[in-house]
Amino acid sequence: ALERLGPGAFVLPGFALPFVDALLPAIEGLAERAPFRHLVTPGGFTMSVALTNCGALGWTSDRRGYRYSATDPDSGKPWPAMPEPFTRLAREAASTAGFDGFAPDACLVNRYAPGARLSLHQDKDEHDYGAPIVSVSLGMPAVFLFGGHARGDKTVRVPLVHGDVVVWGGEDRLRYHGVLPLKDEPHPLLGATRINLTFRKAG
Ligand code: MD5
Ligand code: FE
Repeated sequence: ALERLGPGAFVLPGFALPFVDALLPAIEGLAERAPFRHLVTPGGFTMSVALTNCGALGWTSDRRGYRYSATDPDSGKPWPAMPEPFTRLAREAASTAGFDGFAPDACLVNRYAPGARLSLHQDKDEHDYGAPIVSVSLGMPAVFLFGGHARGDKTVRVPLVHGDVVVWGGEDRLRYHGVLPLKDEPHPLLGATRINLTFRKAG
């Protein structure tokens, strides 16, 4: 199944479910080598979402700004390699939504606890806006906010559950978006946690 959110944005309900058994241990392995952390934004706020990365490039933030880095600023070491099932899932999901040949070099792993949220923003730290973004939801449900090209445009609410994948490309790639504060609705596999994998071509 494929639900169209916009000209280049598609929800693939449950697309990641066959991958979950491979994804969860891989996420645990990553978190041992590059622990989840709460980053500070250039404005001085500590993010409620905790994050880590895998792949050649990882997204980070501090008081100086947002950037992609080849190394984990906490350890000085390269980010863990992107596990093979991650790459395969991202590629197959992109292709299903009409974006063939997606080769992500960055996977941001966001971890939400109850109350954590992501305020409205655009993803514009990447070099190539021609590549899509693939986003995988695991664990607790979330309500995704899908806006327009200006911050003040009206938003639609998109409920996302465990196993859902969303692909954003083309003219939807730069739309404002966010995640409402998570409710405490524990998930059988992940407990009171939501994990989001966001695959990008950043470099
Ligand atoms: C999340 N993460 O659920 C979301 C999923 C982030 C972030 O937003 O930046 O870490 S990615 C959703 C997304 C990506 C690119 C474009 C659009 C949405 N969009 O046009 O709505 O943790
Ligand atoms: Fe985003």
